Amino acid sequence: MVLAIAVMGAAILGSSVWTPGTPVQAAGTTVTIPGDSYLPAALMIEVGQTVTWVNKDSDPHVTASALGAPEEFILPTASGKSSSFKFTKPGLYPYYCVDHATYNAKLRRAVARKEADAFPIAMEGLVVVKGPGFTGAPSVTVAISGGAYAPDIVVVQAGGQVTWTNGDTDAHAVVFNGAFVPKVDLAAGKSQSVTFANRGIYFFYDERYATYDSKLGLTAAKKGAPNFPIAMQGYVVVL
Ligand SMILES: [Cu+2]
Repeated sequence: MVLAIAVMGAAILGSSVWTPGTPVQAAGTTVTIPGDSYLPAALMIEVGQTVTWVNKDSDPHVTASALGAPEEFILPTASGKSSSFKFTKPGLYPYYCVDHATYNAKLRRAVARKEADAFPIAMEGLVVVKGPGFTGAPSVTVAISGGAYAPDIVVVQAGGQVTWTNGDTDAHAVVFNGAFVPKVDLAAGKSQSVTFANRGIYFFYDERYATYDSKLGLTAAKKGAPNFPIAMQGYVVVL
């Protein structure tokens, strides 16, 4: 009922603020590798903590930090073994498996290799390391252009606002998973804002161009999507 009223209010007013509920990341510092994927896909830890990747797959995997991470790591992990990394600098650490994904430096995204189990879903994850000096902005804009989000990971403070601006000539629909928030439907040239009251990691994607995989917590790009196999997805991190 509250949702229905909020959506109706938005439609009438033409601009609105919505507040999502529970964030999506799991607690703990362990990431399981059950196949060509990471579970959970997103973690939030404190600076100084160590994350352990446990390879329960029959194949080896090589987990590497993506471009621009505050610290670099590359962790070859044989089948049945574990690898660990201690995070000593706060910030955002997107990562991927170099055996099962490549990296597109222009879009700053992992790209699934065709032979990967979960193709077109990339073997990728995110560690958010909280600590001194790493703070969220009061408001951030995500530009949608060429079927991509720029940036695709944004950091706001609790109570902060994220605005999606559609600079494409076709419509986009931003939806959230694991969090109670209405869909952000964006015609070409339109903007929409969402206020995030609660701390945590929120996963979003474009349901017009990607399909959510609830087991992996990531999306698969639809055939014909711009930038396929890179899916239109991102994270809002609320500190
Ligand atoms: Cu791998």
